[in-house]
Amino acid sequence: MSTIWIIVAFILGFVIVFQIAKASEYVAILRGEDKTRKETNRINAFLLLAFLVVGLFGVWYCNETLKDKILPESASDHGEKIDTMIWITLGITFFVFLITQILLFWFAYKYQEKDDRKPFYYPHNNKLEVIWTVIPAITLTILVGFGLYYWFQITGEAPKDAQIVEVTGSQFKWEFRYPGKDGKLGRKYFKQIDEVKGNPLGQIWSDPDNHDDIVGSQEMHLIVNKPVKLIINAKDVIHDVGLVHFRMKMDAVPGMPTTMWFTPKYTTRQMREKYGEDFNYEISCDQMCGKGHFSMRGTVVVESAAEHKVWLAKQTPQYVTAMGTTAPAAVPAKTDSTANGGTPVKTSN
Ligand SMILES: [Cu+2]
Repeated sequence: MSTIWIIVAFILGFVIVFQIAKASEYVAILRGEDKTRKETNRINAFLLLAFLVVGLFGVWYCNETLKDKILPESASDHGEKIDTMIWITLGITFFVFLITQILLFWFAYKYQEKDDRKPFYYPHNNKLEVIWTVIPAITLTILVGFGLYYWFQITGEAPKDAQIVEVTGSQFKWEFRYPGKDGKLGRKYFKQIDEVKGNPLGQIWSDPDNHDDIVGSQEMHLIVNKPVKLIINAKDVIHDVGLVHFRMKMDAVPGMPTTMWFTPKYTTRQMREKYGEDFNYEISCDQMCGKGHFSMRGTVVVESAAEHKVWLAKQTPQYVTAMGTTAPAAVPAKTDSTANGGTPVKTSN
């Protein structure tokens, strides 16, 4: 029913606009086209100027109203560089925006049709063309250059002492794996994935490196001031690790581990002291990945090394959970990837 009303309203609107256009055409003929055009031009010129003033006020007003709604300061070292880049880009584009908009609307007002003025025909100027092509080209090249430089840092080799966390996205949750005392993540193979048997990530139990690996869900624990390297995977479709407070973001692609590293600067507690008790570092999925995409929101806890140690000590290795035993090393693993006729895939780290 509502569809019919929408169509009726649409047709009515069209008829009204058509009638107004027709009526003003008749008025123009009656009053003399020349005079009407000049009058319309004057009104339009004034309206354009008014639009400039109202528009610029709107830009200022939006900034004033929304400025404390943007993200807090960057909580990672790489994030600071990203922020600097954003501010430089915003600065340059805002300057260009101001100049071009003011000139555009002011000229439309200033050079409106007048009886004592003749238009000046000025079709082409090579020098001008070169200037307004070369300056933006150089500026953009510099901006893109900095972007690439930081990108290679973020995705490049992490420091040797970096904490390692494996992040796996699936519809619709995040899972995290930490190497145990050995500092090494065990190998895994996707055919070993079996939630019921306590193997959500497909760890190969015959690999001893797996026996102390900790697996957790929806909450990632990081150490403050210690570089962390994320090894990112996905189980089903493409997800995207979004860490806005650290200004980090990386696609999670099935079958192709991606990496990035950064150093968290403040603990969750420090951020809560600054931004209120309900502050939480967030890990979101930044890639539309299905119906439950919105629910992939998880938490990142940044803590001191001592706190992290205490937390880690409380965790049970996934191997122990899966085997239902308390002595992981004593139980020789029966499951092997080759039993499934597959080739084990080594996790890059
Ligand atoms: Cu997702």
